[in-house]
Amino acid sequence: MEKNFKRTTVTSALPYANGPVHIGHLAGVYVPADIYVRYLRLKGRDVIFIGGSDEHGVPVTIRARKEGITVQEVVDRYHYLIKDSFEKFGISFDIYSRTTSKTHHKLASDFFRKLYDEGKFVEQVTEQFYDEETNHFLTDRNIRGECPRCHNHEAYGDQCEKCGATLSPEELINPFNAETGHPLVKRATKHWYLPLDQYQPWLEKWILEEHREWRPNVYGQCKSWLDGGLRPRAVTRDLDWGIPVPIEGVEGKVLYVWFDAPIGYISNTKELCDGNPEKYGSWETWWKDPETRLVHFIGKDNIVFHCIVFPSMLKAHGDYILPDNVPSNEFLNLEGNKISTSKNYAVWLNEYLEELPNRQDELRYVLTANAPETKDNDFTWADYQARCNNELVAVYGNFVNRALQLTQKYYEGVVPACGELNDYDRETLSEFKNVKENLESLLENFKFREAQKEAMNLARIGNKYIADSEPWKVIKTDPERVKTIIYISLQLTANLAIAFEPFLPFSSERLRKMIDMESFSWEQLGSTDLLPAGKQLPKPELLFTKIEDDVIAFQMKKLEDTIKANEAAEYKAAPVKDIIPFEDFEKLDIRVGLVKDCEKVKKSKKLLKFTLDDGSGEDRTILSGIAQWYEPEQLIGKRVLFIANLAPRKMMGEESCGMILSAVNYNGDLSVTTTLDDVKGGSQVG
Ligand code: B3M
Ligand code: ZN
Repeated sequence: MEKNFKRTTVTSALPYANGPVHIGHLAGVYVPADIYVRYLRLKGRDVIFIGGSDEHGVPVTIRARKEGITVQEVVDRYHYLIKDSFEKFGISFDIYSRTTSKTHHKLASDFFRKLYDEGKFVEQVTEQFYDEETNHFLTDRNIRGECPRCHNHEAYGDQCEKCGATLSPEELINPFNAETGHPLVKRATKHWYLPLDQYQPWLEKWILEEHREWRPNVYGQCKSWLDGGLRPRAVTRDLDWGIPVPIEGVEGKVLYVWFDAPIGYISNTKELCDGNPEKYGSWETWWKDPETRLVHFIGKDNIVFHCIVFPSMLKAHGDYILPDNVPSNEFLNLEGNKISTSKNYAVWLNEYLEELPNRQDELRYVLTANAPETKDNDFTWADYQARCNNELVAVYGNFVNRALQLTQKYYEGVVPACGELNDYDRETLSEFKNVKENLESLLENFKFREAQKEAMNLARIGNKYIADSEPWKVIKTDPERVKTIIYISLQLTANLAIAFEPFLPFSSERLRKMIDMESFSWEQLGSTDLLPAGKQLPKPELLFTKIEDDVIAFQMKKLEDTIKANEAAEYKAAPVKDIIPFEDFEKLDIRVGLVKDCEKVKKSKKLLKFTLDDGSGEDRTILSGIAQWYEPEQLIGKRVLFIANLAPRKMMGEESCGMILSAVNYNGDLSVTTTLDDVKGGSQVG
């Protein structure tokens, strides 16, 4: 159902303040939301963009205990770090606040209390795991124990990471406190539940019938939740960090983080409007007027909370509007692996900003070009480099640079007057006039990836136009004609500054400075008189510069090092083999051999052929399956350990007399065991 809305409230998921933000956050939520909001603002629409940190929940408390600092210190540290990263990437929030704010505590508390007073919750007493040593109830993730299926002793209360089984804490054998190792007992505790089952019929109609236009991934996930049947969900927790449950006599309980966090969107709107009522008006207009359109930008793991739980809360409350759309992205992987905060496997925004200064638009561009809109996608540094160099530099930057440099060269930076148009000029102009309409329809439908392609297409049109028109040749034969070519190229340049503004705000601003374009609006897109003849343009600079190979190599090495460090941390030595008597050991004759020669064995990928000085005066040949890990030259001159009395074996037509000792690394690599330099070939080891 198409409705005419007067204004738009745009929210973006509130990231947990338990770590910095990474490219997955940016690609999944904040860049698309920012593109959308910038576009609406350029169109002159009424819009607010709400963000903030999610500072409650269990993860921040775990982090605090691990680091031996207070929870407040944890959330302070990450809130400001996250806020700063977003600002530096041009994510243009009207407000970025936090769920520990006073405004939020009061609003969330009042929200709960209204539902409680109106009997919208169901009270229920259940048995939960309790640690008598620390006097705490434990959340699923904080409970560990033996997996009932694979008997891994360190399975979590919600999942066994060894065999992948989904578990509930009740299923664990001998559950214990994950942090302290203390055994747990069961204890009764009372909680309040939102009876989602009662909202099921309404949700089915509202989503499945009235919001068929939602993205297929979002609609599909909602449908499968609804098909599975909704159950009541607890909205309180036994925890001491969060918003206290506002019921007399209740202590040591807080609102569940997923109950208070989405209310944070409302609280942050209130804080924004109360702080600047002249600009923003009343906060209630943004949340209660049916002519306001509410849009939530989120990642796919948040769909159920934004499409089912929060709308049911809003419906139960009764005063608020419901989301009109919930554009959710899928996940972004990194070099083929899952991004992971706990494994430190990510491109962190704060580190990117330091290592690749002033390259925010480059990352925004690549993340949108490769956005996980309909399926999980992969970020690779090779793709990043290719897109920056082949698209931003070679197409967009190159075109703009040619147009501006030629204006300097031929006209001392003054926009020339347009002469008569020929057919090719007209064709080019009509091609680029369609761009506005295409862009609008794509942006309105949250197709940011396609939309950015369309903007880039405008640059391609310009590049082709200037290459085909060859002003540098024509200047010698028909200087009047060149004025028209440059005039049209400059108008295209000005159009690019507008078209790219929502996507690449930093370079758009730089470009606008280069063409001295102060005010501009979306409606001007497609105009052919943005830069009037006679206008003096300042000296241009390069809009984009190449990403060199060493930059990419550095980033790749960083990721590889992280993978190696994780593998090393996870490595467990193999169990020791059965005990043997000393006499058995004595049977082995281990010696030192000096590698006189080493070469690849023909037709074998695995084998290296060693010629050893074993002290006997005659050369000894040993074949060893380590070709994958060594270049033969690396080993010549080295001293290695070998077993001298192993029965000879024939391999690939060669006789091997003994075995070179090597050690298996944690990731399966083999390293030859070498010895001190001052040992003679043939020396016995033992
Ligand atoms: N903090 C979960 C997340 O960062 C959660 C989002 C809250 S949005 C109201 O994925
Ligand atoms: Zn298991």
